[in-house]
Amino acid sequence: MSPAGRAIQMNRISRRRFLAAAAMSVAATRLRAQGTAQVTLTIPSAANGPHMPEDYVGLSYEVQQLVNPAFFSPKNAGLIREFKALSTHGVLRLGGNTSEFEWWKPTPNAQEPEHARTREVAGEPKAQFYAVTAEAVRNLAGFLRATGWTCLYGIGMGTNTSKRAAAEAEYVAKTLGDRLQYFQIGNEVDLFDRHLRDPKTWNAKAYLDEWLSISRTITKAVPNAKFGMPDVAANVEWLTQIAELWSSIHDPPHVTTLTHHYYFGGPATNPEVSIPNLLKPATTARVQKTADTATAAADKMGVRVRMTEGNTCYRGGKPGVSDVFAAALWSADYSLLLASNNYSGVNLHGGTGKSVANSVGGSLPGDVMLKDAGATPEQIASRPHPFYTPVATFGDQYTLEPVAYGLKFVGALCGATLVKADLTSQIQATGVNATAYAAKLQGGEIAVVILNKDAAHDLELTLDFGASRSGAMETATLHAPGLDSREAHITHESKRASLKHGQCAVKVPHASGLRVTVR
Ligand code: BDP
Repeated sequence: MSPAGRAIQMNRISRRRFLAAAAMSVAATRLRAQGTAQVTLTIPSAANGPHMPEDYVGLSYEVQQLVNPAFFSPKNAGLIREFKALSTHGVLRLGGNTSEFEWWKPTPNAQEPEHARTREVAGEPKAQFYAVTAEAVRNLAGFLRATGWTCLYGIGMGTNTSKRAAAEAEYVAKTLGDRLQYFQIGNEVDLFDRHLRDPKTWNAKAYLDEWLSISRTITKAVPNAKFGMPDVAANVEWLTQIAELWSSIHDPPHVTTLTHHYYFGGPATNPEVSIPNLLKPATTARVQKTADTATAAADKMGVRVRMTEGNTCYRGGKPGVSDVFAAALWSADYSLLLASNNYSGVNLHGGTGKSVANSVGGSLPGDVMLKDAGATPEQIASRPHPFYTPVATFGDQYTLEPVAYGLKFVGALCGATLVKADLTSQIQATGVNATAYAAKLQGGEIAVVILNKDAAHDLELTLDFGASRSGAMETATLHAPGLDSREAHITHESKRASLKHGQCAVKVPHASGLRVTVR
């Protein structure tokens, strides 16, 4: 049989198997759907947990996005509108793999420098160098002012020099002013051994030495410069090692934040990257483990942790997982879990298809996947590129994607102090895959967020705020027709109810979120 014929037969077999499996899972879903779990959650009124900063919500973009100075520009009204719709006090982080190939071009006539040589590795960005211009930085400043957002500005380390880094930092600090929170030098430095440094000698200590040399040069040019670091891809042990070495550094540059990235899994072709796996409790447990390590290091240094770049699926996301409603429930839950671990914020990665494709070697595995599955060019174009982007670009239009709705939904808690209570365990004792968080808002209201990630079971909850609370309550829901829908909605309940004896009964259908706010 020709390879093509074999492929067709294989397809038929797997299609038959797939249909049988689908029929079984529908039957199972119906059975399970009859189950509605009931539980009473006692919400403590004392807010003694971590403070969720006003600027908790963030996005992450490739530095290469700056190649088009009209993108982050005060004139880009469509993008400004979506940023503001997501958050009025967000944080834009610039970094990504492409940040290692930028060079600072202070004037239109500045000459491109000689670049350090790097190894070409499949899946890593090609050494395509590009300039970041003063015009792009000026426009970025205007964009930040127009949105009310601030910036974590990424400067390359992989192929940069201290001198150029300092010149760029000086211009950026002067131009962004109070819109600049801090600099980051280098992106995913724990992976530099793949293509940017000698694997035999590269480790956390070697990184720290190099980082100190660049950050000290920057601090000479910008005396009040602040930094986030080390921005590792996944190896949070580097945070532990840095925290241990920190006290031995004489007069270190001003680090305000320890940073790391997080992608649930990847790439798109990996069958483990699926909606059930993304939403299952074991995924949350893994996040908790990382958070324990990261926050212990940060406590030692007297700083906080920020997850500066992450999303559902690395190498540009997976169609059907990253760009559907499941991603909204994931981002909401992930963000609140980190907030309850005292993180100072999260930045979900995205941008334009081109910048992210360039960051991962030129193409998105999710596109190959769709093509192989027989998708038409129109069907492919109807998906956001990259697939995980929170703000998608379709022609000259920008839209908020489901993953952004999760962030927006929990962003209502920005500025709040979280209530320390393990509400999640109380719900999960019923067997339903849901999580819950409570917080005291700045105005004194108590907000409870329940995220029912279960594909089948509904939840009927009695929320008990204590007999002394009697205020009016408002609700908002995060919903879509299904976990795999290409949409997400946040609906605010217009009719206002009041608590009775400090209690209220609410329903959280499977695959939805509910936010209850009590005055
Ligand atoms: C991270 C990189 C970023 C990529 C992203 C991805 O920092 O540049 O776009 O992964 O793989 O490793 O999607």
